[in-house]
Amino acid sequence: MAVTRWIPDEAVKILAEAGEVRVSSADRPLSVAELREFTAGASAIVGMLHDRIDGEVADAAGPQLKVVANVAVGYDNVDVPALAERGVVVTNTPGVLTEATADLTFGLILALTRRLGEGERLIRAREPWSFHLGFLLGSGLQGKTLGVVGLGQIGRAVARRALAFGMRIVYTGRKPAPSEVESALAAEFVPLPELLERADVVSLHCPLTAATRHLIDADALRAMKPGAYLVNTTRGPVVDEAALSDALEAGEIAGAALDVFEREPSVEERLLEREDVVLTPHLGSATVETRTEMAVLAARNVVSVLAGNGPLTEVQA
Ligand code: 8YV
Repeated sequence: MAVTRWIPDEAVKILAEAGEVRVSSADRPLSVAELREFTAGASAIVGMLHDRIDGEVADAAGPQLKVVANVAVGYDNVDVPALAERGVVVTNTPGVLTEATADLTFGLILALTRRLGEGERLIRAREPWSFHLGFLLGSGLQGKTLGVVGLGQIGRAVARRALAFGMRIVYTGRKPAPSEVESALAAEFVPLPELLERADVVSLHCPLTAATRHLIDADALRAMKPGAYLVNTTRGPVVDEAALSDALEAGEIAGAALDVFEREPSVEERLLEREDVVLTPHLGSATVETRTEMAVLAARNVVSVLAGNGPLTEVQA
């Protein structure tokens, strides 16, 4: 079993009960060549978002490879059809990171609309400041509209938080959510153009696919209200970062918060300069509890597949 980067001990112990485990000691993503070399001969690969796991990696690993367990709910880094062709099962970690990711999303919404990053930077820069009634005014959430793009588990968890903050929910996706979900959230299904026109905060929770790459492009940004905010905690390439910088420069939207980036870990230079942008380094699921649960679920998937009992949370090709 080959684990491409550090995972919590709890998960290593589970894997070790099923056989020999090697964990990459490099404190960085493995290069394509290193990944192939490191996984050669493995029956299972435990990988994560920076590992591009495709048919060639599987071929280099060899015919004994049975399972690729991605420690993430997103699996755009894995070529699932190519692995299915080779009889390799792919698993992800849905469910266990829903609340942590929704918490981070709401933290970003608050940081953005209440200008917390700007305030923090100002104090740390030892700038003189004093309270006055017009100082660093943000935008309230009460009575505003949250537009959720992708009302899956994470989108729903964000919508629940938004309801508690007195927001209205509109959402879009490939199809409407079940009616009980809609009514619990008082959520209205609308096409994307209408969501962009109506939402005060647009929050992205769709997976990255060919259909969602650059879903938020120059036209989409132009369709948003000038006072609206964009939040991305899914995958960077869902947003065209250059178009986002242009839109912010042109005053087409009020601000953006990004936890994920188009060319991670690089960030569009112009965004780094802006006060109306909040940036965090892919922290959606970054709590001790959640990362442990994710790794443990990945390990359990591996053990279950290798024991012939099938995967627990399989990704369908
Ligand atoms: C992971 C994520 O931490 O689950 C996902 O899809 O983006 C994060 O929760 C990250 O992908 C590391 O593998």
